[in-house]
Amino acid sequence: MRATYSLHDRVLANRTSRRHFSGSVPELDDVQQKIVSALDAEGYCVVPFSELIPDAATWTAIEQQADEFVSDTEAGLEGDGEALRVRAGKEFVVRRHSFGVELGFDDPWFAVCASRPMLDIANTYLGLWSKLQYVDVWYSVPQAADADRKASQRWHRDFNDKHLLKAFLYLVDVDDSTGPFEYVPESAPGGRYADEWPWRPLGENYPPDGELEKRIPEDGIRTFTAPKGTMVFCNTAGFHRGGFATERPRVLATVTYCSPASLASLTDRSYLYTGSLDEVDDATRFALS
Ligand SMILES: O=C(O)CCC(=O)C(=O)O
Repeated sequence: MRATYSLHDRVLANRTSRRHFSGSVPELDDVQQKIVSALDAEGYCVVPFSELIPDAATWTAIEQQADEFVSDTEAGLEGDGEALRVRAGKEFVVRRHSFGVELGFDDPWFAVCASRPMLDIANTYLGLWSKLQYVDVWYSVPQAADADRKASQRWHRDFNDKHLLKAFLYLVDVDDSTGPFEYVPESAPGGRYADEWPWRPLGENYPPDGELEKRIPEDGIRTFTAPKGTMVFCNTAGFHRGGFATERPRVLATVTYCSPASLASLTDRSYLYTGSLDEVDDATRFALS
């Protein structure tokens, strides 16, 4: 699989998608440009959702869905929890969709993720036509403050692509006890900290507990405590962790854009697109198919 990824990255899938991108470079507005510049410099950018997507109705629809998801999740947690979508080893995150869900433009968060404002950011940052690989909403269940951090609550690099962009949209206020997302700026491939446990496809991507702090100075870590409605863009091939909520649940919407090489070798798309591919433009069709 490693060899397949590298081949697709260097020669096959990504070469074609780089060509598509350079043949139709999108014009970015000031907000998009600011996000891409910050991503280029540090691997992350924080922006109020309303700055990027000013349409109030979209935000209201996302909020409404989040409210329903929170009520259903909390009812499930009070009951036997049977109906909740959780993954083995990551029981602390309840997912609204998980893998295999059918989604189309009638879903407000999916519609944002597949919109040109978002795709143009992802494609420009990655320098290729990206694939919309993962879309979901998460509810991170509060843990005992003295519990051990598990899975993505620990520092790691995502193993599945080096051309990776995720966005996290906070749907509640997030403070230190709500499991904020955390990141080491400039740790993605090409950055100042790229050589610390360097990214490799399917690599050993979780440093032993306590070791990262020995190599990264305290002021080299960003903790994203922020109000509801904040969006964090991030290249998660760099070091990150989060979701260790201890007092209040953290609720966020998330999306992943990856390169075609990743989808061809190391990842699966999380959803089935139910709309018509004939009615979308070329870059969007590419992202959804
Ligand atoms: O839940 C978090 O804040 C961390 C998420 C994460 O590790 C990921 O999406 O790759």
